[in-house]
Amino acid sequence: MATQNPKKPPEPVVPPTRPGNDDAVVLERRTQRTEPPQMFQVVLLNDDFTPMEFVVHVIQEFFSKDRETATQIMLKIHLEGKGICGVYSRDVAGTKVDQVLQAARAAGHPLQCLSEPVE
Ligand code: TYC
Repeated sequence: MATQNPKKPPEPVVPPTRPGNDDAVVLERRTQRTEPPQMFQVVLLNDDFTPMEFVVHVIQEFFSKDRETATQIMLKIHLEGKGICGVYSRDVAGTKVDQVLQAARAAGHPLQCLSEPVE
């Protein structure tokens, strides 16, 4: 009775190696530095016509301040000419400015609001 001879497995296909270590992997070590995003402060400007109560309401409503903090910020703007209501990413700051200006125009007040990059 003939026994079955197991077939010899085929030789593995190995790419030819050349001198010079071409198949070596070199990992470069780099320190990755990601700058934090630029932040923007939203500033209200003083004027002679917008009622104090309206400014306090705006600061409470759009900058999430309690009444006492909003009143302090309003008085600072009234006395010093301008004041920071909050610091946000570029997009959020732009939205806050739009919201304040829209509310002021709708109420017929000349209140001015702008955003500027934080130093
Ligand atoms: N100066 C205003 C007044 O006397 C009050 C005011 C405060 C207006 C802050 C604008 O951003 C402002 N009625």
